[in-house]
Amino acid sequence: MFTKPSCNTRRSTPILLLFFSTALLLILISFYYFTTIPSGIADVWNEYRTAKNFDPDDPVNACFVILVRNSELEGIKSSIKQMESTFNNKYNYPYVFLNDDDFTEEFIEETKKLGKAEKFYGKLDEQMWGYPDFINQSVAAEQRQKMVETNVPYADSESYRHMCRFQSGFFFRHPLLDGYEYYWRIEPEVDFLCEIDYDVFKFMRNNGKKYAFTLTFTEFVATIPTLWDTVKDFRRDHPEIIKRFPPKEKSLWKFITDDDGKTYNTCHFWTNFEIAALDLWRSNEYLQFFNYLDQSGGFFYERWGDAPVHSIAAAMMLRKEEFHFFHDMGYRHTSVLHCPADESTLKKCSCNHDSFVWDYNSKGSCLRTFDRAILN
Ligand SMILES: Nc1nc2c(ncn2[C@@H]2O[C@H](COP(=O)(O)OP(=O)(O)OP(=O)(O)O)[C@@H](O)[C@H]2O)c(=O)[nH]1
Ligand SMILES: [Mg+2]
Repeated sequence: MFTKPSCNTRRSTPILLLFFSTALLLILISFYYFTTIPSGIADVWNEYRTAKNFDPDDPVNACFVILVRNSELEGIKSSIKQMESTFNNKYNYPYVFLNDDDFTEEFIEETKKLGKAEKFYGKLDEQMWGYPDFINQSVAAEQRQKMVETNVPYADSESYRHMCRFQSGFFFRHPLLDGYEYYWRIEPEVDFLCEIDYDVFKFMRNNGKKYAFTLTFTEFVATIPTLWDTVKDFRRDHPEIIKRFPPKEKSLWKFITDDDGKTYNTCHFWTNFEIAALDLWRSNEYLQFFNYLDQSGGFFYERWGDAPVHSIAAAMMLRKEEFHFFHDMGYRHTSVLHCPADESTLKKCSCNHDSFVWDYNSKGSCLRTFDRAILN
């Protein structure tokens, strides 16, 4: 009997060919991807995610942290109203208010009215806001008077020094912050100028980011004459800690020094706006670093700011990929402004490019230093 040749076989040959060539192509692409993608963002994120075992949609334990005086009630109301209308009315992250004094009933009542988010109020103890035993207060007073001649802001202020020491070494240890993983620091009388339509804390967590900023600056040298020498001493005296930091080329080392550590270039992130992971500061490494700086007395005998202290520590301790510049967040503190450069982002902002310095980052050189440090 005549058997009809299987037309299926003939038709399936090109299909099979197509199938095998597509499979081969996919294998080649995966091989290329996994062998050539730089270890970095992907690895860090995967390691982080596996270690933390979270789903990208899981809620984040995060809060706003506000150190503030009762007398700054109007200023902080203004900042919070803007934070609510541009971001937090969609997410309701709680606010933690801290003060070296008791908050007044008026302060609590007035701030509680702002938005639906929960509010918590705490007082600092003497360990967090006071002179440690090892500080000679007469020497500190003399040093403050000497600094007045240099004309730097807050040269003779005692409370400013307590504030900088608190922000450097203690805020993250306040019991009201226990249980939070991320924070966003805000201050009175600042402006949040752009609509933020994504969850900033999920962005941080899901992308393995640990430290984020909007503005960079150089520091008044007169406030930190011996800071860098103290950092160098710490590095010399604690090789066992330095060993646990990423290698210099994977860290942001070049953001803080232009000559491989001989000097500090004074670049820092402006910490009045700061979004970061609390475990960075709670780590043993940071606590030992902070204690070492603290023991040297520079917070009181000089006027070390929390901005250079945080920035130097983060630049040494974190990998480049763990930093983030929130270029899309319009922000003003005093006369210093960051307004997004990108035209489509700018549509969601109430700032513009008309003013003389619409982005202070373009005036100061530290954002360029940041970019260079990230790339090299
Ligand atoms: N409770 C309390 N808060 C303070 C004190 N000094 C400063 N702060 C807060 O600490 C933060 C930083 O203080 P600022 O005086 O704004 O310091 P700064 O941002 O370096 O300086 P400015 O350019 O004047 O804003 C703000 O949120 C202040 O409200 C203080 O003595 N007590
Ligand atoms: Mg301020």
